[in-house]
Amino acid sequence: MTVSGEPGVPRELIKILSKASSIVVLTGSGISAESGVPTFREAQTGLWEKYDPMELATPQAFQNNPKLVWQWYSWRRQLVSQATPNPAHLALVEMQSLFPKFTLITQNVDGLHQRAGSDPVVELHGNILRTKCSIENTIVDNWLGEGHEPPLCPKCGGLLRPDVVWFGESLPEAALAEAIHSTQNCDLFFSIGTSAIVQPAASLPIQALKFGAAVVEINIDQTPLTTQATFFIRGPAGMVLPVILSTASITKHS
Ligand code: BV8
Repeated sequence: MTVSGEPGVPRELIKILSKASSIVVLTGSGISAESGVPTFREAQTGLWEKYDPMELATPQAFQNNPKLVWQWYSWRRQLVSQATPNPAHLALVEMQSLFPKFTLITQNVDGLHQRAGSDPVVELHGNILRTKCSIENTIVDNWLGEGHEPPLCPKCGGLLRPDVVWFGESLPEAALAEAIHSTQNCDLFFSIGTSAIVQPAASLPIQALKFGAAVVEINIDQTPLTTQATFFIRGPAGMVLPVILSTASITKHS
């Protein structure tokens, strides 16, 4: 593992970038931190401080107290709608144009990659800006009242809920299949701003290594992935990615 302290690009990585044709990027909530969206684990502030996100983001929590869970997501939707994509999100949009094959996989539910211009985005854990019927599992765009309780499905009367994957729920099949396929067929895999704990997303970089790719981890802290990563670049994604991008575009066009 090559560790670089400042957000410089290790020489070895520049060589791989110049030859790479298929890139996969996996992002976590750290990439949205510089947009002012608190990371998943630090998301709890103010009146939400006393709640553990791991407890709230579960079907049991919604079953036991739908009102509380609905209010938590309304608060997070508010936070997200006030945020704007940061240089890290924008660098990934640029990077997509530099490589023949580029897959962006995110664990985030904030939709900031799409707002930055990334398309397509593989959303492993859904999207907080989409709402679905908890009975029919169908997306619902409008409903009566957006108060402090989960609204009712206009079709079946069931409770509406955020279209996200809660702990204990399976990931969307197509998204997971696409993530696994691209991971097993890439030259270079970036793990950016994720604590590399939540499964099955956390196993993707390990899969990438198994299938012969080099893995670059970008994080302000070490994670359980760090010792296995080919490269660990310590620094905020909003600083490191533009540096990598400028290096990549130079090597691609030289
Ligand atoms: C499932 C949506 C089948 C909701 C989320 C083994 C295999 C499969 C499952 C499991 C398994 N072991 C355990 C499980 C169960 C569970 C799990 O993984 N538990 C963990 C705690 C061990 N997994 C599941 O339940 C998954 N379902 O596999 O179904 C199944 C079912 C039951 C039992 C077995 C199998 C579903 C997981 C999805 C949960 N939903 N989100 C919502 O958001 O409300 S996960 C949620 O937490 C986020 O989406 C995100 O994915 C995760 C938090 O992770 P991060 O994004 O990494 O954020 P975090 O705050 O942790 O870290 C931020 C990082 O950024 C830090 O490292 C920090 O240093 C860094 N950072 C900060 N600032 C910056 C930065 N880096 C760079 N620049 C910066 N500026």
